[in-house]
Amino acid sequence: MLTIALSKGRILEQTLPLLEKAGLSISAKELKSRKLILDTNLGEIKVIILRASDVPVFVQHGAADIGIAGKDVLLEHGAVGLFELLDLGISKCRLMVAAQANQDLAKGTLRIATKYVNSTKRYFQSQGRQVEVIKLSGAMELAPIVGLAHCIVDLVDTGNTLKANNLVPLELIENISSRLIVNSASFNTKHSEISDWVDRVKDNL
Ligand code: PRT
Ligand code: MG
Repeated sequence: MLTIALSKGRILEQTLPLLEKAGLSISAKELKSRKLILDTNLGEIKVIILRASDVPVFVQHGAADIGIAGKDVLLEHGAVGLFELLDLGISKCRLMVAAQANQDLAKGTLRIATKYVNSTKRYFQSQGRQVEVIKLSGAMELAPIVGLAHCIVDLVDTGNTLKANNLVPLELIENISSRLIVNSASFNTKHSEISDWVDRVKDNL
């Protein structure tokens, strides 16, 4: 028996076709139901659909053997107790520092609004820059406009969200895509089952 944890939302839309190509499908009826544990066409595989940031937590603790999550979420989580086996190349974006065009980020202690507190601290610490991080769960773009922060750290894809709020991308912290992860203990105890599966996904990317 294998349990796979998927991130709901935009990653899910791009993950389902990859799983289909690897021979795993979930019926529309099952996806539409309110069940938290979904059956698949393969009796030995169950799927759970979680909030993106909960995927590494379930996999870390072995509540799911395999997971699919954004690199942004994995960097923030720290990836303890899990291995990253595949870059799926989906849901690509960039984790960036952004601010208003006239903002000088060079002097003093920077106040940064983000949902990526750990990644932000790590990045600025590695550069020896003093920062104060304010944790938000959404609408980061608002922070510089209302004077809550000098800049933000957030995901950027087309750049339209930044542009709409008169912000400009300034520094690239990390290129992001979704990754297939496994619980490190499961990878030992269910090695052949898991690697058969991962190979099937990999061969169909
Ligand atoms: O809402 P909730 O907290 O439950 O979940 P979520 O918002 O984290 O889920 P969802 O469905 O938005 O998926 C998030 C995951 O998708 C992230 O963890 C990334 O790995 C991946 N991803 C890829 C993105 C983007 N691209 C992206 N552009 N997640 C979010 N965005 C947002 C970004 O935060 C900003 O608000 O889109 C906006 C920027 O997009 P552009 O195109 O305007 O630049
Ligand atoms: Mg979202």
